[in-house]
Amino acid sequence: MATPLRTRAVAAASLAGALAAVALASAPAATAATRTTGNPVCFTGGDGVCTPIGNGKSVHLVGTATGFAGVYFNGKSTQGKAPADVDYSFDYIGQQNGGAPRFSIPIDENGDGVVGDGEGYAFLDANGCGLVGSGTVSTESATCTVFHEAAVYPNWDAFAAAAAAEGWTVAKKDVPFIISDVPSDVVVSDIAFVVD
Ligand SMILES: [Ca+2]
Repeated sequence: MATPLRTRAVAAASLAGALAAVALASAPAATAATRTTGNPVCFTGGDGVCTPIGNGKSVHLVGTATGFAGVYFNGKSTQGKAPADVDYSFDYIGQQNGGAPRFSIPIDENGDGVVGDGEGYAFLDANGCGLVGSGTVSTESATCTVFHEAAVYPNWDAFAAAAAAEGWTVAKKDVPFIISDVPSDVVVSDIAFVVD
């Protein structure tokens, strides 16, 4: 993953983190897993555009050369968990590009709860899943590539195994999010943040 994308992701994460302090959403228990419910919350920078559509559970994300658009949830269900114990997925349709749209998942390597110096986000994006124009970006896919720092993993399970060996977790204090931060135009739906 190119450095500019990571820099933007971190900036967006800081924004999302600040906004996330505003409210918490309750997450009703499911039978086997806890799925974050409620509507995703838009964030943007520059001339990026995020527009809730339908019942608000889907969003239209327009990324540009000078702006980003994304969403996060007002819940902390997956934060602080081992990567093997969580799943993330969304469906999309539209014009993807580069690493957009993608999940940006904060990974804490030293247990201080945040993504600090020398740490990074795990990324899963439409192109990295081999998708063209529509499909599902998911940690449950065997073919969604995960990018983390300089390493590339064939899928989330492989990343989760590495994380378990290293003691890494999803950061407790930073927010996982979906973002488009290069020229792209997609509708994202069926967003799920799940604790197994
Ligand atoms: Ca850390």
